[in-house]
Amino acid sequence: MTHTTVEKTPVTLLGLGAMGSAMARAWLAAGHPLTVWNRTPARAAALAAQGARVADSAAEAVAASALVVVCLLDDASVDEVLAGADLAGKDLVNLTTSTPAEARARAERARERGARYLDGGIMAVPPMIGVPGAGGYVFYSGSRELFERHRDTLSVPAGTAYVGVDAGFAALHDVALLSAMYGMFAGAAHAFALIRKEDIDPGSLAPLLADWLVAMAPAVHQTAAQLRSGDYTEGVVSNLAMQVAGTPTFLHTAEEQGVSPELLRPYFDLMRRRLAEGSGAEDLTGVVDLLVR
Ligand code: FVH
Repeated sequence: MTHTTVEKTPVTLLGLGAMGSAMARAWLAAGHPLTVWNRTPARAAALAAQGARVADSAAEAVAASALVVVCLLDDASVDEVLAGADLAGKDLVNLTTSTPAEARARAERARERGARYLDGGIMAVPPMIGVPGAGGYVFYSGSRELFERHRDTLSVPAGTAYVGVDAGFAALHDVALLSAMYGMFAGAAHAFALIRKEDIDPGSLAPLLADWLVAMAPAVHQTAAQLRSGDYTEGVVSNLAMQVAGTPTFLHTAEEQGVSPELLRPYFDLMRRRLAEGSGAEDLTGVVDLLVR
């Protein structure tokens, strides 16, 4: 019987905040040689005890591995940290949240400095990192070849989803999903505000709310189909005219309950504008076109 040892790809990780530290622990647990650097060195101590090599500078950390992963606060901090590093020949993977334009500019600057580049948008919170089945994943975009080369290593902290060669697409998918999430949180905040002064336990509303949001979520597939076909009346169940007719009830209920309509009203205003364009038989999909400038 023969035994073969598969060498794990060495990783350099810049940034040991909540997310960076979780990723570092996952790579160490999976047996990857890991070099870390953080602006505040104390945050590296626990990882050093678990086997990470701690570099004295970002430049030293970058020099240690061909694969360099960056997970810092924002785009400006990435600029600062990479300023003094030699990126020539490196495979740079930036998981810092950024805008699509920032990601594209970062890819271009990496190319100018001789590095290959992959951008990432993390769809997970730190407790989901390194936990198979937790549902966390990372959008990647940029060099497909680079993604394929490091797919196994990048799959250690969380799942992976490659969304295109345009370096800005990971950030765009990330921000699109998170924007929808904030819309959902806004709706939930309004719902809780409505019952706030009543003898209703928020804990009894929560499961009803969660189940209702889950039941309504598949509506996005119909929205996508209508955007594709251009026919916003396709498969309509509750048309815009009917829904706009119902909006005063929501606004009056908010008033009766002493709740500001400031989260709800902007969406209702868009629905009314679309109705005024003669789109009463449509779904809510026309709102998308009103938003695009
Ligand atoms: N944590 C989360 O729930 C979300 C989940 C989705 C993805 N985000 C993004 O991940 C990036 C890192 O987030 P994080 O949770 O690790 O953030 P912090 O715990 O606040 O750590 C920030 C790290 O960045 C370092 N840092 C900040 N500014 C600078 C700078 N000017 N120069 C060098 N390093 C800097 C900071 O260092 P220190 O404060 O420990 O010295 C931390 O290492 C982020 O893009 C999220 O949007 C997380």
